[in-house]
Amino acid sequence: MTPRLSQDQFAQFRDDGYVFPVSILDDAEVVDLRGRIEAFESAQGTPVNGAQRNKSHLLFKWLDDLIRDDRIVDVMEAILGPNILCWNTLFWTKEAGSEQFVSWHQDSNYWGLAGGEVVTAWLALSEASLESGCMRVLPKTHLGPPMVHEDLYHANNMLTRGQEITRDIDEAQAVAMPLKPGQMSLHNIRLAHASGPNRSADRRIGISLHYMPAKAMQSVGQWDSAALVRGTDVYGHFAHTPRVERDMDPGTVAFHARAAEAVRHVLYHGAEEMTAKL
Ligand SMILES: O=C(O)CCC(=O)C(=O)O
Repeated sequence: MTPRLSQDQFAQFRDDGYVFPVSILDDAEVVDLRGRIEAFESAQGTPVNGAQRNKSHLLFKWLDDLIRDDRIVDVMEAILGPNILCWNTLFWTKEAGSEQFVSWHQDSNYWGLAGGEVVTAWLALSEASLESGCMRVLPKTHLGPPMVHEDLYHANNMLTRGQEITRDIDEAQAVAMPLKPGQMSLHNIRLAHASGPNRSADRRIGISLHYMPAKAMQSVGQWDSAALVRGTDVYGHFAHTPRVERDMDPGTVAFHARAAEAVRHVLYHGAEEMTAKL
């Protein structure tokens, strides 16, 4: 097997907290997956939204397959070891010309996960360029202390409570992570990242897949779930999400409702209000 990341790229991920681009899907696969998403959206009359954005691998068989795809999980195994859980999957769609943005933040402040590294794979299903609002990162912030966030609840902020690092952001140090459709970036749960509005004529569609070793724990929620995507789980800290046989299967839709609600409570832990963003 040819490793998708070189030794230098693994070292960059370790030292800087991010790496990109990593080619995963070919053009035909991207067309197929985007087509599936957009057919679903046409049928329901709205973009994937609210709770559908979260734990979405319990709604769509193609996404439950994707989180287990060897091309992604092999990379995760090299970083996280042999026993791997996928905690969450999250849609990040910015419509063409949309003012939606993501403020500077560190995910580690909000996900309640402890006891093991967590790595986000952010997979582009359309062009993620500076124009369309690709992610930007602040290298090495994953190595420092947690940064101070404030909940600002800006309407166009895609984050649940509009959480924002309001101090010590040096924009001059920011690195943009443009991706072609089918490519992914990786970032560490503690890395500060953000993204701007979509000034392009196409939707910017991305899905983030969050991986961690089986020993990781949920320190905020009472009950949480994750998919066992490789190896074994001797810890049992997370309920394993069932395999999805077909899109919107009533059994896994019911599991999704519980699982998405549990994550929602984790993400809004300590917040003054809960919005409809997730
Ligand atoms: O999609 C974006 O622009 C931001 C995504 C993000 O914050 C994340 O994947 O952690």
